[in-house]
Amino acid sequence: MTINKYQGRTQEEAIRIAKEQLGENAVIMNVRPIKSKGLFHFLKDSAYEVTAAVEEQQPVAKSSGLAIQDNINFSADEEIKIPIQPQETVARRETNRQAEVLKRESQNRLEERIENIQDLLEKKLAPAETETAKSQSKREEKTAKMTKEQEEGMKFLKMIYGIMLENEINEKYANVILEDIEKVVRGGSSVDYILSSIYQKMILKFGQPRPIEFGEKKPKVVFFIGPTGVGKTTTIAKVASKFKLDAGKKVALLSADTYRIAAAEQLKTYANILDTPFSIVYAPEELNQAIAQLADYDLILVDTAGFSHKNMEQKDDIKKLVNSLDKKYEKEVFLVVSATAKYKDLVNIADVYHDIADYKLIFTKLDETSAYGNLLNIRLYSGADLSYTTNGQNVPDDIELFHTQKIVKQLLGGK
Ligand SMILES: Nc1nc2c(ncn2[C@@H]2O[C@H](COP(=O)(O)OP(=O)(O)OP(=O)(O)O)[C@@H](O)[C@H]2O)c(=O)[nH]1
Ligand SMILES: [Mg+2]
Repeated sequence: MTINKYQGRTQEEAIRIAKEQLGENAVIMNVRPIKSKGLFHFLKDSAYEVTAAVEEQQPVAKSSGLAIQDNINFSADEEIKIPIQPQETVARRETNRQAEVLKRESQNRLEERIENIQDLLEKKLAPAETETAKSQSKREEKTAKMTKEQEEGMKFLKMIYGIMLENEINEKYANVILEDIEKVVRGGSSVDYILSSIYQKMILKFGQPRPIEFGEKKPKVVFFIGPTGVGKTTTIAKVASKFKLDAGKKVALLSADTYRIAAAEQLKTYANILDTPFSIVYAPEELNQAIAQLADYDLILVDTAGFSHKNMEQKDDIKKLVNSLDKKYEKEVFLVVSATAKYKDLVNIADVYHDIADYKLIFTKLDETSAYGNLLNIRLYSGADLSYTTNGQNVPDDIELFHTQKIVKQLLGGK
């Protein structure tokens, strides 16, 4: 992994410079305003600093072909989880209570650490050589016995592992994240160093989120596909509003959802409120004609009927629709899934919808769960780029670009 800091007058400029230096795949770890010090601080140009990183080229796992190395294998309840037993003795209950207090204390400290992750990253960047040298010399000591630092590091790693599992990160992906970190621990690095290494690794695994992007050609046609009731239509209304009102784009809406009575009506209502053109596409053959009417629009959002991933007939209909778009139009497909869904179902959904098209992921209903593990699981399982998350029913406010740093902090036990 290469990690570095870059400065610019604006956030955008700092990110641009980082990407120039590290390439398009650079992932932004953190952005912070710089408070210039000294008498002539107002003469200084740079006002933002980004920490950016790239991972050595690794094939991203597509669907089932993920190679998992299980070189760390704690079990979830080791050290961290305290099983509740119905017939506890007083002494045992007391031990458990103490363990619970300890666990809470270390989690509180962890929350504090995560709050200050920027400082940890800074520290990690600055004395990088000394840490490595230190690790090296530690390893060279070759003492069979674990040092106190190593023991503490191991305990900390187990706690983080437990938190990751509590947040429903699948065990194999938790192992993927932690697989190299064990080396850091064995090298006797500090807990702060371990935490910032895990944080960095997770950010890199999530990758840079990719929103709707505009190319040379107009209009851009964006399909929203996904299971029933996940929030496709509501998300379209949010996206339409953001692009029309905030970005000043010319937006039009199409509904290809003719399965459910009133489904098209729902989108039409939003189109009326937003004052955007709206029409219904009853069959794939009508799609290009409908789009031809909207040739001078920037963005056409196409709503589709939600279907169960087990319903192959409906899947074929959507596939036909998505593939019927004339090649002269730029196309993007977003798979909308709920963050509350079960891992096993999401894995099947990721597979079935891959057969329709390559997609980017939108996770909805983040407000309805506190375990975000599936966001990482499905990102790693599908290899698809992340785009937006939604966190409520309010149109247009409850949507944002995938906020990687925030999600990673939560997955690691932050608030
Ligand atoms: N809590 C919460 N509810 C949401 C969110 N997004 C959508 N919803 C709600 O989920 C329900 C279904 O939303 P729709 O937009 O109709 O879902 P859909 O995917 O279009 O459904 P079908 O067209 O039937 O497949 C509605 O009650 C929405 O208000 C979200 O981020 N959080
Ligand atoms: Mg709908």
